[in-house]
Amino acid sequence: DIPMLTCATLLETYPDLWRDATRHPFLDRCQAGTIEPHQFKTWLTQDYLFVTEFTRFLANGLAAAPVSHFDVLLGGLNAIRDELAWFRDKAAERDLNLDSLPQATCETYCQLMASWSVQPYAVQATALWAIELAYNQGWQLPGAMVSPYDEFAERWGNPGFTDYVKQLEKQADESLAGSSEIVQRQAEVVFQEVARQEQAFWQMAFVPT
Ligand code: HMH
Repeated sequence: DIPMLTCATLLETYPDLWRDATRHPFLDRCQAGTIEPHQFKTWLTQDYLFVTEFTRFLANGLAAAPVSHFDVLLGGLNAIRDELAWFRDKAAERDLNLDSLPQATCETYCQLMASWSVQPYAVQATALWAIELAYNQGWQLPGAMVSPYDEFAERWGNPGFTDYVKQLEKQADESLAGSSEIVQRQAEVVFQEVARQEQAFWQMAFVPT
Protein backbone atom coordinates (compact mmCIF):
# COMPACT_ATOMS: atom_id res chain seq x y z
CA ASP A 1 0.00 0.00 0.00
CA ILE A 2 1.11 3.53 -0.78
CA PRO A 3 1.06 5.64 2.41
CA MET A 4 -1.11 8.63 1.60
CA LEU A 5 0.50 12.05 1.63
CA THR A 6 -1.57 14.93 2.99
CA CYS A 7 -0.83 18.55 3.84
CA ALA A 8 -1.16 17.73 7.54
CA THR A 9 1.45 14.96 7.14
CA LEU A 10 3.88 17.41 5.57
CA LEU A 11 3.57 19.82 8.52
CA GLU A 12 4.05 16.92 10.95
CA THR A 13 7.06 15.54 9.07
CA TYR A 14 8.97 18.85 8.84
CA PRO A 15 8.14 20.83 12.02
CA ASP A 16 11.51 22.62 12.24
CA LEU A 17 11.54 23.58 8.58
CA TRP A 18 7.99 24.91 8.88
CA ARG A 19 8.72 26.78 12.12
CA ASP A 20 11.63 28.56 10.41
CA ALA A 21 9.37 29.44 7.46
CA THR A 22 6.78 31.07 9.73
CA ARG A 23 8.71 32.46 12.74
CA HIS A 24 11.29 35.10 11.97
CA PRO A 25 12.82 38.19 13.64
CA PHE A 26 11.41 40.26 10.75
CA LEU A 27 7.87 39.40 11.85
CA ASP A 28 8.62 39.77 15.56
CA ARG A 29 10.05 43.24 14.90
CA CYS A 30 6.97 44.23 12.90
CA GLN A 31 4.87 43.09 15.85
CA ALA A 32 6.94 45.17 18.28
CA GLY A 33 7.24 48.13 15.90
CA THR A 34 11.05 47.92 15.99
CA ILE A 35 11.67 46.95 12.37
CA GLU A 36 13.78 49.61 10.64
CA PRO A 37 11.70 51.42 8.00
CA HIS A 38 14.30 50.67 5.29
CA GLN A 39 14.13 46.99 6.19
CA PHE A 40 10.36 46.99 5.93
CA LYS A 41 10.59 48.81 2.58
CA THR A 42 12.95 46.11 1.27
CA TRP A 43 10.43 43.42 2.18
CA LEU A 44 7.53 45.44 0.70
CA THR A 45 9.23 46.06 -2.64
CA GLN A 46 10.46 42.48 -3.00
CA ASP A 47 7.10 41.02 -1.99
CA TYR A 48 5.33 43.08 -4.65
CA LEU A 49 7.72 41.62 -7.23
CA PHE A 50 7.08 38.14 -5.79
CA VAL A 51 3.30 38.59 -5.94
CA THR A 52 3.40 39.57 -9.62
CA GLU A 53 5.10 36.22 -10.36
CA PHE A 54 2.83 34.43 -7.89
CA THR A 55 -0.13 35.75 -9.94
CA ARG A 56 1.24 33.89 -12.96
CA PHE A 57 1.77 30.77 -10.82
CA LEU A 58 -1.85 30.89 -9.63
CA ALA A 59 -3.11 31.42 -13.18
CA ASN A 60 -1.08 28.41 -14.36
CA GLY A 61 -2.56 26.43 -11.46
CA LEU A 62 -6.06 27.37 -12.57
CA ALA A 63 -5.20 26.24 -16.11
CA ALA A 64 -4.18 22.81 -14.78
CA ALA A 65 -6.99 22.39 -12.21
CA PRO A 66 -10.13 20.25 -12.38
CA VAL A 67 -13.29 22.34 -12.90
CA SER A 68 -14.41 21.53 -9.33
CA HIS A 69 -11.45 23.57 -8.05
CA PHE A 70 -12.20 26.66 -10.17
CA ASP A 71 -14.33 28.48 -7.57
CA VAL A 72 -11.58 28.57 -4.94
CA LEU A 73 -8.82 29.45 -7.42
CA LEU A 74 -10.86 32.16 -9.16
CA GLY A 75 -11.55 33.62 -5.71
CA GLY A 76 -7.80 33.64 -5.12
CA LEU A 77 -7.12 35.37 -8.42
CA ASN A 78 -9.77 37.98 -7.66
CA ALA A 79 -8.18 38.64 -4.25
CA ILE A 80 -4.77 39.04 -5.93
CA ARG A 81 -6.17 41.71 -8.19
CA ASP A 82 -7.02 43.72 -5.08
CA GLU A 83 -3.71 42.81 -3.43
CA LEU A 84 -1.59 44.11 -6.32
CA ALA A 85 -3.43 47.46 -6.22
CA TRP A 86 -3.02 47.56 -2.43
CA PHE A 87 0.74 46.93 -2.76
CA ARG A 88 0.99 49.88 -5.16
CA ASP A 89 -0.85 52.07 -2.60
CA LYS A 90 1.44 50.96 0.24
CA ALA A 91 4.48 51.60 -1.93
CA ALA A 92 3.25 55.05 -2.99
CA GLU A 93 2.71 56.01 0.68
CA ARG A 94 6.41 55.29 1.20
CA ASP A 95 7.71 56.75 -2.08
CA LEU A 96 8.96 53.33 -3.15
CA ASN A 97 9.94 52.52 -6.70
CA LEU A 98 8.31 49.21 -7.62
CA ASP A 99 10.28 48.98 -10.86
CA SER A 100 13.38 48.01 -8.89
CA LEU A 101 15.12 44.72 -9.55
CA PRO A 102 14.44 41.54 -7.63
CA GLN A 103 17.13 40.55 -5.14
CA ALA A 104 18.77 37.14 -5.62
CA THR A 105 16.50 35.47 -3.03
CA CYS A 106 13.33 36.80 -4.66
CA GLU A 107 14.61 35.86 -8.11
CA THR A 108 15.43 32.31 -7.01
CA TYR A 109 12.01 31.83 -5.41
CA CYS A 110 10.24 33.15 -8.54
CA GLN A 111 12.27 30.88 -10.81
CA LEU A 112 11.50 27.85 -8.64
CA MET A 113 7.83 28.77 -8.69
CA ALA A 114 7.87 28.93 -12.49
CA SER A 115 9.42 25.45 -12.55
CA TRP A 116 6.60 24.10 -10.34
CA SER A 117 4.04 25.34 -12.87
CA VAL A 118 5.12 22.61 -15.30
CA GLN A 119 4.78 19.86 -12.69
CA PRO A 120 1.58 17.82 -12.14
CA TYR A 121 -1.41 19.73 -10.73
CA ALA A 122 -1.17 17.97 -7.33
CA VAL A 123 2.34 19.41 -6.93
CA GLN A 124 1.12 22.89 -7.88
CA ALA A 125 -1.84 22.63 -5.48
CA THR A 126 0.48 21.60 -2.63
CA ALA A 127 2.87 24.47 -3.36
CA LEU A 128 0.01 26.96 -3.57
CA TRP A 129 -1.34 25.85 -0.19
CA ALA A 130 2.12 26.00 1.45
CA ILE A 131 2.91 29.47 0.03
CA GLU A 132 -0.35 30.92 1.35
CA LEU A 133 -0.16 29.09 4.69
CA ALA A 134 3.33 30.49 5.33
CA TYR A 135 1.97 34.05 5.19
CA ASN A 136 -1.28 33.19 6.98
CA GLN A 137 0.60 31.71 9.95
CA GLY A 138 3.65 33.96 9.72
CA TRP A 139 1.66 37.17 10.12
CA GLN A 140 -0.58 35.68 12.86
CA LEU A 141 1.92 33.94 15.13
CA PRO A 142 3.63 37.03 16.65
CA GLY A 143 0.28 38.31 17.97
CA ALA A 144 -1.34 41.74 17.58
CA MET A 145 0.94 44.09 15.64
CA VAL A 146 1.40 47.82 16.13
CA SER A 147 0.52 50.36 13.42
CA PRO A 148 1.33 50.48 10.52
CA TYR A 149 2.18 46.78 10.51
CA ASP A 150 -1.23 45.72 11.83
CA GLU A 151 -2.62 46.35 8.34
CA PHE A 152 -0.16 43.84 6.89
CA ALA A 153 -0.90 41.26 9.58
CA GLU A 154 -4.62 41.73 8.88
CA ARG A 155 -4.21 41.14 5.14
CA TRP A 156 -2.81 37.63 5.52
CA GLY A 157 -4.04 36.80 9.00
CA ASN A 158 -7.73 37.64 8.67
CA PRO A 159 -10.32 34.84 9.13
CA GLY A 160 -11.36 34.97 5.45
CA PHE A 161 -7.78 34.34 4.35
CA THR A 162 -7.45 31.54 6.92
CA ASP A 163 -10.57 29.97 5.42
CA TYR A 164 -9.16 30.33 1.89
CA VAL A 165 -6.00 28.49 2.99
CA LYS A 166 -8.16 25.68 4.45
CA GLN A 167 -9.92 25.34 1.10
CA LEU A 168 -6.56 25.20 -0.66
CA GLU A 169 -5.51 22.42 1.76
CA LYS A 170 -8.66 20.44 0.96
CA GLN A 171 -8.01 20.75 -2.79
CA ALA A 172 -4.34 19.82 -2.40
CA ASP A 173 -5.25 16.78 -0.27
CA GLU A 174 -7.83 15.70 -2.81
CA SER A 175 -5.39 15.95 -5.70
CA LEU A 176 -2.61 14.20 -3.73
CA ALA A 177 -5.00 11.34 -2.91
CA GLY A 178 -5.46 10.71 -6.62
CA SER A 179 -1.74 10.89 -7.39
CA SER A 180 0.97 8.29 -7.87
CA GLU A 181 3.65 7.82 -5.23
CA ILE A 182 6.14 9.55 -7.56
CA VAL A 183 3.98 12.66 -7.76
CA GLN A 184 3.46 12.59 -3.99
CA ARG A 185 7.25 12.55 -3.52
CA GLN A 186 7.55 15.53 -5.90
CA ALA A 187 4.98 17.39 -3.81
CA GLU A 188 6.98 16.60 -0.67
CA VAL A 189 10.15 18.03 -2.22
CA VAL A 190 8.33 21.17 -3.34
CA PHE A 191 6.86 21.65 0.15
CA GLN A 192 10.38 21.63 1.59
CA GLU A 193 11.53 24.10 -1.07
CA VAL A 194 8.65 26.47 -0.24
CA ALA A 195 9.57 26.36 3.45
CA ARG A 196 13.23 27.16 2.76
CA GLN A 197 12.37 29.95 0.32
CA GLU A 198 9.93 31.53 2.78
CA GLN A 199 12.60 31.60 5.48
CA ALA A 200 15.08 33.19 3.09
CA PHE A 201 12.49 35.72 1.98
CA TRP A 202 11.97 37.08 5.52
CA GLN A 203 15.75 37.23 5.93
CA MET A 204 16.07 39.37 2.79
CA ALA A 205 14.84 42.42 4.76
CA PHE A 206 18.15 42.31 6.66
CA VAL A 207 20.41 42.00 3.63
CA PRO A 208 22.14 45.28 2.75
CA THR A 209 21.30 46.37 -0.80
C1 HMH B 1 7.15 35.44 -0.18
N1 HMH B 1 5.12 34.19 0.22
C2 HMH B 1 5.68 35.35 -0.10
N2 HMH B 1 4.94 36.43 -0.36
C3 HMH B 1 3.59 36.36 -0.31
N3 HMH B 1 2.85 37.48 -0.56
C4 HMH B 1 2.97 35.15 0.04
C5 HMH B 1 3.78 34.07 0.30
C6 HMH B 1 1.46 35.02 0.16
O1 HMH B 1 0.82 35.32 -1.00
